[in-house]
Amino acid sequence: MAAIAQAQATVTEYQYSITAQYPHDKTLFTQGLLLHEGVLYESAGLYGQSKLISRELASSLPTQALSIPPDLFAEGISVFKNKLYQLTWKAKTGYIYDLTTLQAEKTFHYQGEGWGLTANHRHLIMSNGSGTLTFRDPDSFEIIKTLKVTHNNQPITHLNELEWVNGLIAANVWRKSVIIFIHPEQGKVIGTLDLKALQPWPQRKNVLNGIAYNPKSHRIYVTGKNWKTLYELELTPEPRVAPNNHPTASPSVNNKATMPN
Ligand SMILES: [Ca+2]
Repeated sequence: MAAIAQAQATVTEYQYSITAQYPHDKTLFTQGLLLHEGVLYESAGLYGQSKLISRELASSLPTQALSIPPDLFAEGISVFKNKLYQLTWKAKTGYIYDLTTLQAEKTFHYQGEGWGLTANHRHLIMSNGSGTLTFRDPDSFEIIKTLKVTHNNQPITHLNELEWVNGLIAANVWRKSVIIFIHPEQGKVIGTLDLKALQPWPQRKNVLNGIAYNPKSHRIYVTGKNWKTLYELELTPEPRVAPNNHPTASPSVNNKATMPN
């Protein structure tokens, strides 16, 4: 039992190898990144410069590019059931797009700020600059549950871009060069990935931000605001919820009953 307790308390420091490097448009102030069926989607922020683009990984030119109205600051993006959801920072309004054409089809609304967005098979998961994530109904965008994130039992804040990675929530933390991996039911940080060595410039604005994941290859894609490179990484060990760290013996069944909130 002591060994199990110790294992549960351990935060894994993932190691990485760079398996590929792709171009990244360094005019983009990256706020959201995802890979869906081989297409890279990126949401870039700043007032008057916000964009939503789609592109092939190997191309520096977008397949589709949408300029966001200048009074909006674009933030996190996610795909749920073949629709692309995009947050904005302070407008309390998000947009739902057709994945292929990037035509806006609907809006949705929320309280507070919009920062990062991702999704599991049931919910959209959103950050707002605090240390608490909200799980949202994809149809109504209502809050289904909240998840307070802790690192070694200490509260954490400024959770930014998000990605659902192999049953965990990977998160950028604003102005940090480390990606954290969060247990989606306990809220505990169970792993960290130190990417300081990738950061090309010391300037504060060029922060690491943007995580995408290919669930087939298990590769992770990372970049930063105004970076010129997008990195494909293979992590060791592979991030996952360890069996003795999972609240149920059969996580795929009746997961509603396991939610603490
Ligand atoms: Ca992401």
